[in-house]
Amino acid sequence: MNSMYTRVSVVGLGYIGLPTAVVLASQGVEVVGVDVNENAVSMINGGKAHIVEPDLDARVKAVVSSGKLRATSTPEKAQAFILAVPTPFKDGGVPDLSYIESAARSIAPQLEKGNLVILESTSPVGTTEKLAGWLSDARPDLSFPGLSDNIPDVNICYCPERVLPGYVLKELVENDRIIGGLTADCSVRAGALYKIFVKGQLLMSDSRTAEMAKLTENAYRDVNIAFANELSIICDKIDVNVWELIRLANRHPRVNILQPGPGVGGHCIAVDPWFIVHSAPEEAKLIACARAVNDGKPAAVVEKVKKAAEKLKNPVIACLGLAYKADIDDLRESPAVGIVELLVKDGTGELMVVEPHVKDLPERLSGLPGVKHSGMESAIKKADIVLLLVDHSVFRKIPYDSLRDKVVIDTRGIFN
Ligand code: SAJ
Repeated sequence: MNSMYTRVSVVGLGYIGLPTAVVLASQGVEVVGVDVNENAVSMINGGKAHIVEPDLDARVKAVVSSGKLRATSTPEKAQAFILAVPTPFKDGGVPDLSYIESAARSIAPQLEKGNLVILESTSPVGTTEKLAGWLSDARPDLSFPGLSDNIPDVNICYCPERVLPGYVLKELVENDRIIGGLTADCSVRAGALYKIFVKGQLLMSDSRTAEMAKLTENAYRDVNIAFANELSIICDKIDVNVWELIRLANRHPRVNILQPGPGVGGHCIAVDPWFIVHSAPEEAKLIACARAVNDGKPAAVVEKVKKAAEKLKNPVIACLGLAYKADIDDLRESPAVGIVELLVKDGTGELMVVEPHVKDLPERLSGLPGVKHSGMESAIKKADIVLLLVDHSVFRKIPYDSLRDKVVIDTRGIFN
């Protein structure tokens, strides 16, 4: 390794922080991972990942055994600090920056002249400037970019992650990266750090543009999924097969419509557009509308199931899939879970829920009456209605014959 960074601290060892710590450590950097979750810290030090992501477990084991990655709940000195903590939103769509602020305050006592602090958490525009303010508050003995005329003692940069769950370790290395320094010098120093493990291009910008770029990427996807979801609702009304429609329209050389689904899940696309809406509520009309369309899709699916169920006596409904998207075990913010919950509340038949990627039903569903975690074949066999909620590969292999006498409600278009 030939870099100015030989010791880096990653603060927040979640879906982004832990894989980032692992890829840095794999390149020979000494990485100190910091997390407030003691259970995560002890699992990582035992050579195990506390989250599920392909290959992550084996990679954590390798870098912990080689001594390059160590986790702790108390920040230590390092040449660079990467903050990768959550930024949820509070009621009313207000972004909650308290995790960033407390991460900043926790590393402040360890900062030394020449250090670099990078924020990776998805953040509303202006957060990196606030971060400089919090650090400066805690360390009046050091100078920070934008806050004094001195050459900064500590450089600060915003570098959003853009990796796709399921492909995190690959995309962390291969994707291009936006580097948004508070000054041009901050960007150069952060670029030198990412160069250690990123094979994609490093795109130099400023912090506000980089913050907005992250939000824009996810809002762009949300708006495009909303277009597909709205089309699916229109097509149901006018009796057109939306899947065939999209297939055909996409043969136009400049049309590329995404796929409708049961709604938008996960912890990014359904959240990040609100940060834009919150910062410009009057102006962000299309972005807010897309959120409403996507958030309304689960209720539209429930209505469709209820209509089908009304025609049957005590129907058995096989609900296929709970994850927020295909071939993962992540149920967070999953529209499928919400749909099953709504069906239970409405007393719409007996529900046999199939989710081969998890051992148990989530707490939200496990205690509810009339819901059973079931095997795929027995659920399909017993079902009057088959409700496909996730396009897992195993569901794609369901023989058409086994569905012949059922009402099929396919929210992902895999049987079309
Ligand atoms: N979905 C559809 N139709 C589609 C595509 C997706 O209904 O055609 C649904 C999925 O089923 C899922 C949701 O949208 O419920 C989101 O899935 P996703 O695969 O689009 O994205 P995420 O949330 O897993 O990851 C996104 C990615 N952002 C973009 O593609 C712009 C990823 O690159 C980001 O790093 C990640 O958000 C993040 O952390 O922000």
